[in-house]
Amino acid sequence: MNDTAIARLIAAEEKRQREGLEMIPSENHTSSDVLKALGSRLTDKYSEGYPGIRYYGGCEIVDEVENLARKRAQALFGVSHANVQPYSGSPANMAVYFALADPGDTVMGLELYYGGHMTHGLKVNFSGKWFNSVQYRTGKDGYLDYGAMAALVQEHKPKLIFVGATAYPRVFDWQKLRDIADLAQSFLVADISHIAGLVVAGAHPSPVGIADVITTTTHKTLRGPRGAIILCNGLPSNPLKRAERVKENLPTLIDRAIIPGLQGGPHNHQTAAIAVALHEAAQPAFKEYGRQIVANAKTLAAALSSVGYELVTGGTDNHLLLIDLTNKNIKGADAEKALGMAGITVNKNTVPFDSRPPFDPSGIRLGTPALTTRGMKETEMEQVAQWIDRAITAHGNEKKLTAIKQEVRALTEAFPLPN
Ligand code: DSN
Repeated sequence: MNDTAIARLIAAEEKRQREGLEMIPSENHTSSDVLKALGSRLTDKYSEGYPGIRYYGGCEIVDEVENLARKRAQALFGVSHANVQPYSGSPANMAVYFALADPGDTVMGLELYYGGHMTHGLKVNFSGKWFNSVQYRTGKDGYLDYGAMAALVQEHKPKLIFVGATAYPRVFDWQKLRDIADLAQSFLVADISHIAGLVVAGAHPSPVGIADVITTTTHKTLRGPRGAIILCNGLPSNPLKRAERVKENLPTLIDRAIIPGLQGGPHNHQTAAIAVALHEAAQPAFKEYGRQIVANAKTLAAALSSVGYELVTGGTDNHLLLIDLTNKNIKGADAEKALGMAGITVNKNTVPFDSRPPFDPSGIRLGTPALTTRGMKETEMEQVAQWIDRAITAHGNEKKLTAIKQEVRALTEAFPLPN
């Protein structure tokens, strides 16, 4: 690369990832095939529209790329329609609002500070500003409070309900959520960004056939490039025609929401990389990968609980742990910093009913997808739990944290990044 400044930064980031433990649960390490697709000439091509109906010439090949990505998404998740063009998760969710609701309509989602996402109705987000957003929460025990949700739905009759999370360690009961949505004939939207890889692997129940629309980013447990897909069932899409807002028209409504509703040209290099990731996720080995992510998270949860860490809900069913550090007398931000100095990357996070403010919360959130990609298993998770405990106990002591970082680095040499 001629740009030595950027080349140096790319190499430095690769070294940071290689020599450390990436434990932010929304991150992962992609394969070299995904990286090759991302770095291809496909990035040069404009192709507003959909395969066969583009506003530009020269789209024959990118049409094949997009069709392949769509087919692979449909087959992997078992749906009749996939839109693979969303630039990322937030635009995908924005498209769903655009397709299913009008500004001012009532919508519902899990409050960010209780594990939800900004686009699920946070007041300062478009979803909370342009819509009448009603937010549900978890109960004191950290579990979704399905009874409270049902009462809110009956009271507010939302047009759509987003279900999904960024910091929720338990499974979603999709059928129960469907029944709740049906109380007000609301559209049920499952945002499975965090758990898509687990769903594909059979390590988390699937919302397919239950939720009306499913959105997911492609770069978390699904282990693809940054990007997103929207999945649904219905009549074949006709993006050239307006469609009434009924369930059989979901494919057309979603496609028209992406373009002309929200986006311009799709990122064809990203679409190709998504196709590669979907192919990888369809291999038998991916089922074992999903199972191991959960097994690793459970091992980590048990090991940390045994030395006094308070896990929200008391444990995990999926890829992540949410830890309330109040009893350890350390703020989330300080724990994040100490762990970072020890070569373990996590993020500070609110916990349900946090007594501290969202920008300086009581907890940390950590997960196992990236470590599992590197081949780590239960034995390594026991070791990682010990390092986490030592680093949090040693916070502020640079010498001790540097010593842990050296141990971490030694372990990582046996677990290379994927190639
Ligand atoms: N940034 C994502 C996460 O960390 O969960 C959500 O958008």
